[in-house]
Amino acid sequence: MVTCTGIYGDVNGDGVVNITDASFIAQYLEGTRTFTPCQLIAADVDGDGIVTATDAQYIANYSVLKEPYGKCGQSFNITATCIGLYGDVDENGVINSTDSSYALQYVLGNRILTPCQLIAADVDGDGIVTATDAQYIASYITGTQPYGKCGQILIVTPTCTQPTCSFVVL
Ligand SMILES: [Ca+2]
Ligand SMILES: [Ca+2]
Ligand SMILES: [Ca+2]
Repeated sequence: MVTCTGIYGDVNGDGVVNITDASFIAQYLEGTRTFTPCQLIAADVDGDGIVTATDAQYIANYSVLKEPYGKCGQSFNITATCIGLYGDVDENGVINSTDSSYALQYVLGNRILTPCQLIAADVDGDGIVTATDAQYIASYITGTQPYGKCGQILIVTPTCTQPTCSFVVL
């Protein structure tokens, strides 16, 4: 189980939502910074399940009290079975060729994945991990559709009602 507490928008966890947090998201999107699972939750202030430039814009809006700013400033306390990113199979915060390899190795019977890793690997959302998922992850790295749920925030809770956590841990 993973528990994340904090304030939406406070990506760096210093207790304040300000432009520094927006710059953290910009660095994340550039690929020069990785986020922990709890930082992913704090960063998705518009609540669409993915961290984008819109979230950074909302934080910038909030810091000067301009609408819209989504969930910025609200506190959260989330306990989940798994928190991560779809496509980040090795759970290091980055989606790269290692993740695609992990999925393929699993398909070939050469690697064991944890339940959370299996969920992260099932990026086409059909409930099983196949070579298609490995292909989707490889496509995401080059920005080529289709890549399914790659890059979306993964939250699985025992009593989950959000769309992002419909997957059942087997
Ligand atoms: Ca902050
Ligand atoms: Ca978002
Ligand atoms: Ca799949």
